[in-house]
Amino acid sequence: MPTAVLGDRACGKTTFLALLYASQIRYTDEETNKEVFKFTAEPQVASYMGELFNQLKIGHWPDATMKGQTSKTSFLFGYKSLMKSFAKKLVGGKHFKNPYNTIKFSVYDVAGEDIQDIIRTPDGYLSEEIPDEAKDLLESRVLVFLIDSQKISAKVRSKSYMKMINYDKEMATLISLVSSYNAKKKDPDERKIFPVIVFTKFDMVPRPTLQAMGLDANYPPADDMKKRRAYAETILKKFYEQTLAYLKGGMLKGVSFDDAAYFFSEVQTEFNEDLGIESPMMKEERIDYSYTEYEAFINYFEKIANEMPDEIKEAQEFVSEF
Ligand SMILES: Nc1nc2c(ncn2[C@@H]2O[C@H](COP(=O)(O)OP(=O)(O)O)[C@@H](O)[C@H]2O)c(=O)[nH]1
Ligand SMILES: [Mg+2]
Repeated sequence: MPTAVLGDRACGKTTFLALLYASQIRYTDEETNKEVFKFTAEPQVASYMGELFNQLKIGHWPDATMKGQTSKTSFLFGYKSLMKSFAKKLVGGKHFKNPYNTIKFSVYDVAGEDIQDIIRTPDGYLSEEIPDEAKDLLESRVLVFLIDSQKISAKVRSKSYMKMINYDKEMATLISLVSSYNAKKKDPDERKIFPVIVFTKFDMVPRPTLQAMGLDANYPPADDMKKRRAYAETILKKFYEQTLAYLKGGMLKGVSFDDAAYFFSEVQTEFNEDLGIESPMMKEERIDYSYTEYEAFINYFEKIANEMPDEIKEAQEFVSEF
């Protein structure tokens, strides 16, 4: 099932990818997950993500200028399906090539200009045609929006406030675009979209900003999605209100956005004398980051992989585009 990871420039995409990759490795190694979860990537991507992983391992931020990043970074998650495993045993391997439900992630760098390019012709007119490059993105069933928490700001005329409200507008435009594009589909299942919102760099939100909203410095745990949703939506309502409204409004076009799932990514940092910057903090030879959030993220996709109609899943199975 196609999944798009979307984020503005410098919102922490590469770091998110590196942490997700590190978490996949750790998750795969845990006894209870060994048979249930697998991941893979094409060699170019494996090599790129491997390099990001190694940089984290020595306590460095992933290098933004690193060579070898494919224009589209894609990788696959697979979750063992009890139903498919059973069917495979029953009817043999022919119809069920592999007993895994898969999620195919593609990462898109989307700044405001890119969204404007999709909806406008080069002369600036509103365009009727969707460019082919954008179709892939619009075909995604899961949309993972990365929100840079560093930009969350209550200072109305500050630079980060302007960037934040602009990103809100761009995300809302993108959601509207996804709704319009998918509204044309006949099968209601294909009009179902799962939004996921990840707050990146959450360690950088000033505590007084949270306090002013009546929020605790610690977000509620992932197993209490209800409380967590209330917590996250308090932030969105204040700072990303257009995005939240468009997620809820998709149903007017017959496109149902599932209730968004929310995750928080944070890396503890310390001052690095050699580099003269705040670098990731190490703890027991690993960088200190919100692993349980990434674990919950991986678990959440198991639920989505099982919910999607089979045609969509099968079409995506171990197909790569490089
Ligand atoms: N404190 C903190 N800083 C972060 C975190 N994630 C990213 N950063 C900082 O943001 C910079 C840009 O992140 P990067 O992942 O390269 O952003 P990208 O341009 O969207 O790929 C990094 O070099 C770090 O300095 C985080 O979780 N906590
Ligand atoms: Mg990057």
